[in-house]
Amino acid sequence: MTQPIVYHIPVCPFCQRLEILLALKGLRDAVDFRVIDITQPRPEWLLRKTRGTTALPVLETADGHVVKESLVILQYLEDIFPARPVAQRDPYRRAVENMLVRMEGDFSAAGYAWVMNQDPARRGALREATLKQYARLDDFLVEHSPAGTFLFGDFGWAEAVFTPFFMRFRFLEYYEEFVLPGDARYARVRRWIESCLAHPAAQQVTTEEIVKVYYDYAKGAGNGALLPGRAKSSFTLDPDWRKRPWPPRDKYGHAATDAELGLA
Ligand SMILES: N[C@@H](CCC(=O)N[C@@H](CS)C(=O)NCC(=O)O)C(=O)O
Repeated sequence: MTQPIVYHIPVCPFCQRLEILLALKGLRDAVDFRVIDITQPRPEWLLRKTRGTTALPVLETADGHVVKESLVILQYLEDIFPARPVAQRDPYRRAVENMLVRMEGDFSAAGYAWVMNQDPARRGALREATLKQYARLDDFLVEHSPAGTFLFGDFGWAEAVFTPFFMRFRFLEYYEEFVLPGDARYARVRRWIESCLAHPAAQQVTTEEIVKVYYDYAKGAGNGALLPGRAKSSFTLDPDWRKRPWPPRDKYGHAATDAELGLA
């Protein structure tokens, strides 16, 4: 084996982080990405490598060791491919970057809780909780990078961590009609998000793919789980998302069938 292998799910935000980091380094082909179908039980050979855990991405080093957790894998790739560093070198700047990275968990949890919600009465509260997370990010950026676009001069480590989630949150636009309000409270974070989403190193997935693949999340079923009455998850690799119609936007109404989703 001559290069590291990453076992991944192409639409997974944690996996996309790795692709973004490698794209920033100009090294996308230095890692062998192998696709795993999340709608099927994990193959035995993979479970042997992971000692039973199922979450992806998983990296296998060139000499056969296994590394788990996207942020740990990100640091490993940064360390083995040091020529074009993405992480900040200055200790204080790295600390600032890491403080921002630590805010990602609450941010994504709020958006995922909202997209998976099935009770229309909770929509307002979930919207408020999500907006609170945007406001926290705005406040952080105003403190540490008031005039800039990215946290520091260029798209970097924190951007590689967050951008996959900014992209996934297009499911909130589609299924929950969420638009970040135009007021000054969110101006700094909006500038950040728009620049992150437009960056050439972060174009591995599209809104169309996210909206189609995450339909089952919008109906309350995550991680390739099967909804009642359905034979296929919207996370399936076959048929390919490009061949399917756009799903119905009204997630609180009718539950689309496999046929309506182009999965039959
Ligand atoms: N903390 C993990 C989270 C990874 C994760 O949740 N991956 C999802 C796909 S987006 C997954 O593999 N879910 C299926 C499972 O956990 O079995 C990381 O950062 O790598």
